[in-house]
Amino acid sequence: MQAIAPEPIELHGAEAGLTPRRMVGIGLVVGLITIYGLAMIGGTMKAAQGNLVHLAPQTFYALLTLHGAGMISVVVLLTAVAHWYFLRNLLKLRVEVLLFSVVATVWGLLAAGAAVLGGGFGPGWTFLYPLPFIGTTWPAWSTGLFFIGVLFVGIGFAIFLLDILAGVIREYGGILQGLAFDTFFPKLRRPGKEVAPPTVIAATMVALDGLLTVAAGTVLVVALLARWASPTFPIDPLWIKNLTFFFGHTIANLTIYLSAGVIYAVLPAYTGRPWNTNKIYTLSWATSLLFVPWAWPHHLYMDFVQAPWLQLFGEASTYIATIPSAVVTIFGALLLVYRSNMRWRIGSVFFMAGLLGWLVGGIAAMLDATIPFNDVLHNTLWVPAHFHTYLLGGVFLFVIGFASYFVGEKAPPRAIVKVWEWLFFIGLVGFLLMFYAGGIDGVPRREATPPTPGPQLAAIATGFVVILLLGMTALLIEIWMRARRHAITGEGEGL
Ligand code: HEM
Ligand SMILES: [Cu+2]
Repeated sequence: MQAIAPEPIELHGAEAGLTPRRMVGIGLVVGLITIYGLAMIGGTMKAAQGNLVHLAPQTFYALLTLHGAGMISVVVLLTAVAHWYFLRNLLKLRVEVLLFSVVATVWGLLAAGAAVLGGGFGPGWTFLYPLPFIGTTWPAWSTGLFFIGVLFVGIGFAIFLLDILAGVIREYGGILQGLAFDTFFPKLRRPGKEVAPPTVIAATMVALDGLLTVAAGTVLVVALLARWASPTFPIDPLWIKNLTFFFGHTIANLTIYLSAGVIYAVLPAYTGRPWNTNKIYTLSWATSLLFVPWAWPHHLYMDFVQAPWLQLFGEASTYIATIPSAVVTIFGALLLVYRSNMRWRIGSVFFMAGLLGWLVGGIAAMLDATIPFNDVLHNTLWVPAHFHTYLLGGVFLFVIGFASYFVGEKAPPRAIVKVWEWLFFIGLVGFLLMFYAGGIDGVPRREATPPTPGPQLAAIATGFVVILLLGMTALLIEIWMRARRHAITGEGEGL
């Protein structure tokens, strides 16, 4: 006899359990809620620098650490999840592996969050040795817990990257094919297989450089944990500073390359044109693969003990790593959009605006990585100016764009959405301009109480942050409501 109780009605997604869509949806919700909280913390820091609210200095530095480490981890998570969404069919990836990766990352975030909020750990997100250990205002347990958290974030990312690398080798026959070297050497190509699309090239590059980065990060954190457990553990300051920035620079940088993989997959949906691989892509991405791991020395120009050849090599590598893949992606996107009857939705608006943020932030970054400029810009607000331009004004826009694409946007958005977009972008640009103004004026970064004109600029910036957060809140609610509606109508994804 069949049970008489009615079958529960599945409204969307016929398969039960953890479908890829559901997993990506969970990743998006977890990540975006976290970003939301961290953005509020960012606004609070600005308000404190502008003397609009009071924060004890220890609290400011703890929040700064949480905001920085949390944001970097969560944009890695979000861009990885978004990229995975397009790679899953191409590379036959399994949803359970992504679940493991997300769970490890979330555990790491929770541990680091507890270390900061519970213990007050606050040496800045790069936790540069010996700051975590000397003259601390926080208990030793919070130092250890924070590093364990970082380790978990690294494990989560490594699981994701290994899975991708295995998928590339399985589906395309090897790493060279994943990088599309068969455009030069057709013999390499598997019979019956197409050349790897740009999104797979990006994935292969990120997997290789990402694993190198996680390996370095693991050595770094294990050394710091050893020093934490035994204060006599010897650590060479120059060695660990190089390792710290190898890890910190590269992990933040890779979120852009993950985003490029998403752009290659999403923009064709809005323009109705394919984005194909050619020899120029192969060469550009191979160049980035080789040179991204060599850009970190631009963080050590002030260290006179660093070998001079490394300084120059770091400067050259910064250009060589950045320019080719940025140019082919931005140029390729413009060609794709030009006269294409692009459908303007939240997704496409945010993707195109994000490319602009990538370009402007990239140029500002290269300026700072140029030795004569670095002499005056080093550790001023120019630094958060440039990286907020391409992380907040680039990578985060791609994430919002992807979220909007993911929940489906066949119909044009309601008219009011334009207002939310304007609020968001006006707030964003104003906030960034105040950072740049501070940098040009030589206001130091990472100051709870910066010298003039720091507080004045921060007070104005706080106003822009409020506008930005208003726009962002409305847009996220809009996307959420659309997700609910489409879950009922069964409509979803893309256009
Ligand atoms: C509304 C959004 C945001 C606001 C209001 C905000 C605000 C701030 C402020 C005030 C600082 C301190 C700058 C200083 O004086 O040195 C900061 C630092 C930082 N922010 Fe943001 N931010 C936002 C979004 C983001 C995003 C999306 C990311 C990355 C994806 C990010 C990553 C960082 C990092 C890495 C630091 C440096 C932390 C450190 O120095 O240790 N922020 N942010
Ligand atoms: Cu860097």
